[in-house]
Amino acid sequence: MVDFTLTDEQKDLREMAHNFADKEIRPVAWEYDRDSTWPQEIVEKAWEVGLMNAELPEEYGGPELDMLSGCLIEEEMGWGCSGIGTSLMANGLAATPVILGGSEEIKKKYLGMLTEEPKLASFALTEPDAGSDVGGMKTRAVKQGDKYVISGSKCFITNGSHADWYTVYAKTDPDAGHRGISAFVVPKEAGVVVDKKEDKLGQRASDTALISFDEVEVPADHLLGEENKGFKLAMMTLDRTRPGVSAMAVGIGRAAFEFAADYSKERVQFGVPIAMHQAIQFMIADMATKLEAARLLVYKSAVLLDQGQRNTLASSHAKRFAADSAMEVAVDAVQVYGGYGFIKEYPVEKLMRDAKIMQLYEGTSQIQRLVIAREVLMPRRIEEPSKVGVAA
Ligand code: COS
Repeated sequence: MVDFTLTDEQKDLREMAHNFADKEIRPVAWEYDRDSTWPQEIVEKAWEVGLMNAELPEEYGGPELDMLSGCLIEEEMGWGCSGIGTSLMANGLAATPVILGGSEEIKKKYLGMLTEEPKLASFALTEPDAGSDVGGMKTRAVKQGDKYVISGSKCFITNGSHADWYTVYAKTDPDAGHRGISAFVVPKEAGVVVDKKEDKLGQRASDTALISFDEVEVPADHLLGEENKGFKLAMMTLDRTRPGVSAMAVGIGRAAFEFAADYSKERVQFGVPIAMHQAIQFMIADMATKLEAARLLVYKSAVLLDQGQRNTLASSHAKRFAADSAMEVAVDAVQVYGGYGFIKEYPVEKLMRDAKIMQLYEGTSQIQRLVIAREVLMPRRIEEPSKVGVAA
């Protein structure tokens, strides 16, 4: 049976998230974008009202929300400001490999840290010379007795300057390609250095940093899952987080769509509001259809996970389509505004800049197409979670 009805709890949660986005995020979003302001006080408020760490299990102090509920929150955060939203949601990306592969002690310590206080964690996979090609990473982790010694650098790390701990991927067998990567929890105080905060085109309120590790030591029990199975842990993580970022893309598109639809009813040309012109109506109609379709793909990719099913294909469909749609809708919103759309005094140019990153982070639109093509052309059996040393 296919049922598109949200539960009362999900509707309440969505309303709460929407009100938060409307009252706490929207009023400062354009100013924070302009100045690239880190939204510390919004992080604290969102943490306080329970909008962060949605996926963390109850036993470590989290709300353990289903994936669909998490996506409802992410869409509203994207609607409010996806830069601030990304800052609020990035803990999920760092925490997922810990949920999947951490020992009981590690989960208690590091997941507990996020639920006891408004602290942050970052996911550190990408490197200056290894973006889409994860297997090409150079960061090394060398086992020495009961510890690992990590050296290398990671770039484009969301919340990298503010995180208390990081999920770090490093080569434990440098000659084994993707089969030589392992994942670790690395606390900031172990010696993680923040080298640079990036100055970005969009999502300017989010922090994106270059970080490095110079012989940083972590105890051996900070390994997540089995040694040399980190690549799979990263892929399993992205399967679980892509529905959420896709929902954030829907939120950006929805914001752009609403601004454009409202403006088209006010702006008069040739004696009538431009919404009366078919040229504009067709753009508005296409924007609405793209958002509706993107949201359905997001929901499907989340619900499959909630049902305990593999969602690799569904989450790449959702990410590819929601990201590309957000970009197209935002570009069209600028078009509906005409010349005013290009002016910073009007709201939509920010959304166009913000939407661009959705086609780049958590796997570019091209990588999603690659995954989709592989899944539909040569479907393969993926190893059981227990075989990579992680929870199902
Ligand atoms: N879940 C579990 N295992 C998976 C998996 C998944 N979703 N996808 C792939 N695997 C496994 C494969 O089964 C394969 O296993 P074996 O080693 O047993 O053969 C292994 O992982 C390697 O898979 P594949 O051959 O597909 O690896 P590639 O090197 O070709 O890389 C892509 C695949 C490009 C899809 C991957 O590197 C990727 O997702 N890159 C983008 C990374 C990204 O999103 N970066 C953004 C940073 S996070 S903000």
